[in-house]
Amino acid sequence: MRILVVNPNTTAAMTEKIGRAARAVAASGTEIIAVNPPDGPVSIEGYYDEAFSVPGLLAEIAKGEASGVSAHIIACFDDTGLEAARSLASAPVIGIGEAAFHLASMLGHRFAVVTTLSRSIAAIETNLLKYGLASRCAKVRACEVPVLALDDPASNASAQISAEIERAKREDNAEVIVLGCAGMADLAARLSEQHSLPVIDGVASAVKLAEALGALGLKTSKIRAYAAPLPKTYLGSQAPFEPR
Ligand code: 5HY
Repeated sequence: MRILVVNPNTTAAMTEKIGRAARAVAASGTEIIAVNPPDGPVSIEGYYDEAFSVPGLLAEIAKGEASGVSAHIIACFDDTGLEAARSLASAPVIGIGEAAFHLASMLGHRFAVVTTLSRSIAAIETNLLKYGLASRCAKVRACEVPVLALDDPASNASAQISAEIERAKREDNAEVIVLGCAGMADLAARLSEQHSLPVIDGVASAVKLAEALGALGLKTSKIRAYAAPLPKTYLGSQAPFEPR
């Protein structure tokens, strides 16, 4: 099976890290195609960045559809553009946030999320409500490390994430931790060992769920919510996105 993994930001090094994390857990028969759009924000930190990442994301999803992938993964923890992508695609579309929340909810009574900046917390809390899992999340926390600083050894990112995990265990009674950024994908195993509790990475979670859906031959329902977009004119620079 072939799974498309789209990093909606435009930082190729982060796409490569995401691709490595996906391939590390993919089954032997699964090909991971990791891409990012050429245009858009270098990182997604809040609603404005999110809005401008969606056109590029959808263009990559359209290419994946044309090439017949078995599933799509949106590798941004805010699950940016998830509903639009599901409307566009026939193959299943999985957001790494939603995937991680569901797996975490099967491993403990309450989980906590540790994301990057405080400005990202609202979108994650909104998604938890949308997915019906807000009651299982004790708290969404931020380690105050910018997305692109996750790869900078001088940023002390791992120590800041660790400190937030300890606060979540102590103050939130969290039994499971969800890492709230695709750029944290390489940290889950070590943090789980260090803090003696499950630490969930959304990229790995999404790959295994995508394989499950693909193996079962299950696809997104195209009646009502995620029905194909109605044919209509899109003017100007958005003409290439025109539903036909
Ligand atoms: C992500 N931003 O996973 C989100 C996380 C965040 O560029 N990739 C990004 O901090 O909102």
